[in-house]
Amino acid sequence: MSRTRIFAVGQLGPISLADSKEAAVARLIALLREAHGRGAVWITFPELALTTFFPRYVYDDPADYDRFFEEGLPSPAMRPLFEVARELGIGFYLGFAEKVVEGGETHRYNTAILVERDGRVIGKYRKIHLPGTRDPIRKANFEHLEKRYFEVGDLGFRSFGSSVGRIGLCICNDRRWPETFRVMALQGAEVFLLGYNTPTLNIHHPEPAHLREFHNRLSLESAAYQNAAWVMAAAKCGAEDGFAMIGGSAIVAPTGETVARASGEDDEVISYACDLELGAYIRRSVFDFARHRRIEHYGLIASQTGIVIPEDEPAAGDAGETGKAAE
Ligand code: CDV
Repeated sequence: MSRTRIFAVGQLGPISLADSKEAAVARLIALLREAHGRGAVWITFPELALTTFFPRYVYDDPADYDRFFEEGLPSPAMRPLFEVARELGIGFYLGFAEKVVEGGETHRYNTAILVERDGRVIGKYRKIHLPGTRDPIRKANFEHLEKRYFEVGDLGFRSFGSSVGRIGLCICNDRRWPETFRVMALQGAEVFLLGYNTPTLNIHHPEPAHLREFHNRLSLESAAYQNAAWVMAAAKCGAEDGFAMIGGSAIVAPTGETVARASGEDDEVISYACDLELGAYIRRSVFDFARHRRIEHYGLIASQTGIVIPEDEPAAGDAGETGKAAE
């Protein structure tokens, strides 16, 4: 028996530094209305969807960058989006910069929320894999300073029950780390939602632009396939004040196939009628975790971050010295 519902992804074109949050929210509402017109029950918006991708810029004083952050849920800027979504009965994922005072201390996170079709916030995630640096590296004419502006998220990778299925959420760079999705899948996530801002240029070393697109797609498709889940991925893309970011917003089926893909680098809705039973079937067969996973052999994944060569093995190069290749 199928469990089909229409999911949408709302890709955003560039948001300039000079654009207001009100203008960004008006664009999100237009995307949401279009998704609703297509019969969608949920829409995924990008990471940091209310402002330009400000971590490319260097600011020292919180007074200069606090304007990018939201306080309260919904924050004043988000309120119109919440209202229209509730009126239309459509749920959404929204990425934004969060400022919160907890235990008398101010914290800032790169955050995403899940808002149920009746307007309740049913899930929150604070980005864990923060790419880039704390201090400028001045290798390019832009930076990637997420570690400067955000703390590592403290909420873990979670999946949340919703009226449309069990949803796991993460943000941008998290999609490159398979652990992200497995932890959510182990909590029953049937659909993964994520937003991203991916510069066309790799700040660390020159890389053909097509590889940026390829790695995005590879990450999304492998996450879907290896966890038998649907993936909704929303880009903020195009050139923001001259800084280009990839598009390629996509919906991927639990088979690993991309079934819908944005065609341009501007505001665009894609949607697909997703049968959640397809993933459930795969999780009862090929990827029945309970029957096939071998956790007694996975310990290193959760106990070690970097690479450590086991002491009982010859170091690389030893084989060469003896003239024998290690196989
Ligand atoms: N916003 C991001 O997390 N962007 C990273 C870039 C810097 C590689 C990404 O993984 O797409």
